[in-house]
Amino acid sequence: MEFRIKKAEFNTSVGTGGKYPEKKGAEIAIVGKSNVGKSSLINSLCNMNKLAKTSQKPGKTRLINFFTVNGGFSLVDLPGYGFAEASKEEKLRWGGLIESYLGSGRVDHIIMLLDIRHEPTADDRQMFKYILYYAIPYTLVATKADKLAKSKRRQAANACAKLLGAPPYAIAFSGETGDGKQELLDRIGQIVLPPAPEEEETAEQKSEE
Ligand SMILES: Nc1nc2c(ncn2[C@@H]2O[C@H](COP(=O)(O)OP(=O)(O)O)[C@@H](O)[C@H]2O)c(=O)[nH]1
Ligand SMILES: [Mg+2]
Repeated sequence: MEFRIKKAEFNTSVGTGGKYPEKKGAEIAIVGKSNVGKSSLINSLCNMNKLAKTSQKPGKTRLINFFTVNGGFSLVDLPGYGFAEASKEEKLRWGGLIESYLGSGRVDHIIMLLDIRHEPTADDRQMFKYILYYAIPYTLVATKADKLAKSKRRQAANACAKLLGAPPYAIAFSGETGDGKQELLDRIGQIVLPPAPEEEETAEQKSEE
């Protein structure tokens, strides 16, 4: 069955030194450089235009925003990194905020976004190093797939992953066309849904024999 998001609501925002909300279900963090399409991706997955604030001006999200989805798990919109116009102090503050969250032990999965048209930046590589260092399971997504011809999307997405130093696969995604949306939803379903009851029964029956 295809996984669907039926309900999504804003939970809370957390800044430097703030307290994270009580952890309920699985927590999936969305990371990526400023303007790559993190908030748009959340809105697209949730079928809501204005759940997460999007902006043409990079560097707008300065807080960690928690969204509760299907009443059970969380999608977490992180501040973007690599925002050139930010002051040094701001960069340090946001970096600290992101790192302490990723190192908190709360994060069950990271969805890392890369722009399908560009090579990963030094900041992207640094982020990927953190993901490997903290050993958090991850999924790579190449955003703005609609900016490339259909025939080029899959290969360009995979090239992004390869250039990052990851196994060469990324989901080609577009909030505009819906490319990759169901694939990413199904991936999220695998993360948040308990295993099917039939499988558990079979395992039990086997152990009884
Ligand atoms: N063409 C296209 N533009 C997108 C897509 N996703 C985001 N954008 C645009 O990119 C800009 C930044 O998006 P936003 O979601 O705010 O990025 P964030 O800073 O990573 O949260 C906005 O102008 C969006 O409309 C996409 O899939 N296709
Ligand atoms: Mg955003």
